[in-house]
Amino acid sequence: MKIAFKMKLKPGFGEEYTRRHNQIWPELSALLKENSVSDYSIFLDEETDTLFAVQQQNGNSSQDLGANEIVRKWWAYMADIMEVNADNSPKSIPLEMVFHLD
Ligand code: RM4
Repeated sequence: MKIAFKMKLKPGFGEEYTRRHNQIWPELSALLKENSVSDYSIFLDEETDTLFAVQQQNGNSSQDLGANEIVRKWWAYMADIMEVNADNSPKSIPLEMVFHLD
């Protein structure tokens, strides 16, 4: 199932966010795929520093995987440039699909 959610970047960190994701940890990529997360893209609206994530998932979204140590380490790594919760998970707001064309 395709889902989307938004997250918030701290102002001015677009390049750094991209740099870190271009070097995403192989073990994180593997974990996402093992949990049926695929076709996963994140877009940045530089005007509002809003990150829009879209992904295929089958039960668990990428944001439901906080029980995994690798995800917790990644969230802690990213926490300095994102708006996060007390546990370092990114503040994520689900978005409603209002149109889809196969
Ligand atoms: C994002 C955020 C998400 C993670 C992706 C890979 O910045 O941390 O939770 O799934 O990176």
